[in-house]
Amino acid sequence: MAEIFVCGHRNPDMDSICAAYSYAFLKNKIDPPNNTFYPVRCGNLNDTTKAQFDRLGGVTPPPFIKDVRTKVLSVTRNTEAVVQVGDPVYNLVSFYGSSSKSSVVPVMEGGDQYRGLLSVDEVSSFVLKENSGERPIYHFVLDNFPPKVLKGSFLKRGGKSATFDAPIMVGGAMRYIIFCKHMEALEGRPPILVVGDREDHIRKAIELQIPAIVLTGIEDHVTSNVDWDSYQGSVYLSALDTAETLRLLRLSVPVKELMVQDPIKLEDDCLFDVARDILADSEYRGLPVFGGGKYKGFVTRRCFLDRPKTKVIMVDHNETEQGGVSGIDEAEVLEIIDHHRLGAAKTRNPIFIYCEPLGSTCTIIYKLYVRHSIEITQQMARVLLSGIVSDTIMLKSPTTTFEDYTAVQDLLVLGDVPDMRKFGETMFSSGASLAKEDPRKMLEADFKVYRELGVAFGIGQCEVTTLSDLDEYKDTYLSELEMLKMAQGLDWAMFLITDVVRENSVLLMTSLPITERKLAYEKLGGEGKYSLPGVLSRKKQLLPEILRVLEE
Ligand SMILES: [Mn+2]
Repeated sequence: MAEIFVCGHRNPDMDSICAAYSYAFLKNKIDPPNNTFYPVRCGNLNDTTKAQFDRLGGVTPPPFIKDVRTKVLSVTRNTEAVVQVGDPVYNLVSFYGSSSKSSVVPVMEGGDQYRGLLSVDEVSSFVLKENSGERPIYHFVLDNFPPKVLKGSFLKRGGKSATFDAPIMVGGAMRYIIFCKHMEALEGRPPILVVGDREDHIRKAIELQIPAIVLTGIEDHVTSNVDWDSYQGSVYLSALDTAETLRLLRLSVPVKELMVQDPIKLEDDCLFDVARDILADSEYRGLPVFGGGKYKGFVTRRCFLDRPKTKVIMVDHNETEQGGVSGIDEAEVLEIIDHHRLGAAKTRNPIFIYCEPLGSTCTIIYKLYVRHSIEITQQMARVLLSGIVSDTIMLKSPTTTFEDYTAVQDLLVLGDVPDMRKFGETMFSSGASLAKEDPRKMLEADFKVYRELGVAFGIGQCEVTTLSDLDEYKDTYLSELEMLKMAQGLDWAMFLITDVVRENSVLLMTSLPITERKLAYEKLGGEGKYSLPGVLSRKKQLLPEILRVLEE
């Protein structure tokens, strides 16, 4: 099952957000059920869009994503096979002995609390440790003996602790007198005794009150006649011979004993490449992955053989370099639905592209709903309407086409909206007030950078419902525009303030004398301010004029 993001451009405007929302919904209806489409945005919602979604009620604007680069989560494994901290090492050895596809197994406590990862390496070092140097001390848990690890049953469970640390002593193979010497030598660390049904040896063990005795080769009952009541330890009857009993006894040790302190954890949003390097530089076969403090699974080296690509559908933009969500060049673009000039990057595979020079991407999406005969609910009609009314500035922008016009007529009916103008003015009026907001934030909210004819320039745009308060803020915005120009390394920066009610604009700009003089616009008193009557569209009206003066 594939997860596919539907994403508009950076500094998302109403059309971009509404297009992502409505197209993801449409794709979930028409695509085979094994794909899921998620509308997302790669920038902050502007005030108008936020207010409009609140007003529509019951529609959640697409959530924010930082980038679409591959994260470790997309290769994280989560296996059914886990062991619990108290489980015997026997379980772990069986796990690796079976046709396990994983070189690590997660260790849990109390069912699902992550405690660590164990790999064959830890089992090896356990075996190595017990075969080197001194007589090893094991941590025994009596409850781990039966029935899975060591076949048999308890003759008695002593009052002493059910868990203890002890070396292993084997009796019966040496002369009794030597046995006693060996037993007494271990006084400081009483052993667990593994012995056949031998009365003398058992009696000695009782005398020394060692923690446990394991009797081997017991078929039905014990014949030794000793005073079991005086013994406070536990007695286990093993049906197996001494060699097998010894082997399995060692495997009854809980896996907790093998665990190394595991200080490295990966966060689930860690980049694929970064996670791969951390693992490669570590001494571990696998590392756990956590998200929000919760265990999500683990990764091993094998997880990093292939890098899965994030799948993205681009709406309301098609250029990956400018305007795309961060990391789009690493992603796989599956479709492009747009109404801007074509500047799409090369793709590896053939993809679905639907671009038309209409006033709004939402108009194209409306046509796709019709083409696929998917019902447009009242709410969806209002979402699409918001995108079209916003991008075409209530159908007044010169970018408006006949198709935008007819789409709006249909959507007004479907959305049960009686008056397009009222719908639009309400929408635009909730835009931020330029006088009250942080100028930098407003300039950057919808700022597009162009590099044409050797000049790097940026044009921001903001829709307002009145220009009457222009004098209050124009000087602040002009000086902030100068700073933005420097910060972004541009030659020229402009800000188009569009009065959507009176259908005209004011352009603020930083100085670029050679070109500035050739502009067809009238100066509006003072430097850097121009009046642009009838101008509503950055794309279709302002940009061509800017390109014209640059060309001259
Ligand atoms: Mn658009």
